[in-house]
Amino acid sequence: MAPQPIYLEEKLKEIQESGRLVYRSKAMPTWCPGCGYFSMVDGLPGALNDLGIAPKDTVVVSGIGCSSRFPFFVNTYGFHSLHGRALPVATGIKTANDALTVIVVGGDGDGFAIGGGHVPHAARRNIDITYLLFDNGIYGLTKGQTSPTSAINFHTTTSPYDNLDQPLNPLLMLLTYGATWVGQAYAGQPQQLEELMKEAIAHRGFSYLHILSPCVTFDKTDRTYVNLGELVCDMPPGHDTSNLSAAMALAMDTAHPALGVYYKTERATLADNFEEIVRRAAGDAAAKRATG
Ligand SMILES: Cc1ncc(C[n+]2csc(CCOP(=O)(O)OP(=O)(O)O)c2C)c(N)n1
Ligand code: SF4
Ligand SMILES: [Mg+2]
Repeated sequence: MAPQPIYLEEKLKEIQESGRLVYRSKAMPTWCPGCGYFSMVDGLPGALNDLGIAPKDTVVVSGIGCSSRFPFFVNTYGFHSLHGRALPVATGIKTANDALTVIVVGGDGDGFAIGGGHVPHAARRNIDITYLLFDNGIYGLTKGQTSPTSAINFHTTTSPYDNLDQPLNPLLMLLTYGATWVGQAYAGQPQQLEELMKEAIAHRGFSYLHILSPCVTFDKTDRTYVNLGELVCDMPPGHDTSNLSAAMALAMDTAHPALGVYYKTERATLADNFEEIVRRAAGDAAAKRATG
């Protein structure tokens, strides 16, 4: 039987009836009240439950950061690894056992500062894992420093004269790196977030979901619920998710962050390519034997 955490009575009933409790651990999230990350505590269990993926077949991998605490709060296998190293760990897990559903969760600092070198390779090799990147544009865990996705003029302890560095554009980067599924969600719209998580996990290949999320404690001016709520918008009607150029054009419009699926395509995964290498090596060995 799944562990039974303590929740408010009605909330517990609602979670139990939805089947999501099976995926929840006894540990209660330690995030600040109101943090955007609470959206994943309901969202991911909901997505896994709807997809019928059992906790025993799921591994949630993270690095270090407030967002990276997530494996503690789910009743799946988990790996709270090193800062910036979630993707290599996840690659190893998936390569060792392709039957597992491997989900990486992390923040903008973890993924695009110290861990930035791993992202292109996970994407281009099309490793069949899902990357849920919670972007609050700040280092939350270490008490609010500028990150690679912080806005220009953002004021933090490490940018006391305001940030003048151009922020990265993760959606554009992932499209360029060759991710085969790219989408964007907002923590303030949890139902859509859950639907997009579901689609990202169901995708065969490297799926990247960029999730805009407020750090309510250390960002009172930029990525707040009020500001994000005004900015985010729907996908333009008729957006063709097979059109990479259209997806890139959308990703470049950072003033109007569209929520939904930007791009999806099918391509051989890393595991497919390993099989192909084994086939080629076997053929090579057979040819050598035949020629003595
Ligand atoms: C090798 C190493 N360098 C630096 C740190 C300090 N550190 C911990 S979390 C973090 C950044 C967290 O920011 P982010 O990944 O955006 O996650 P958030 O807390 O915002 O969810 C840093 C710099 C560390 N733990 N290990
Ligand atoms: S410090 Fe920011 S990101 Fe971390 S839990 Fe608190 S609100 Fe969330
Ligand atoms: Mg962050």
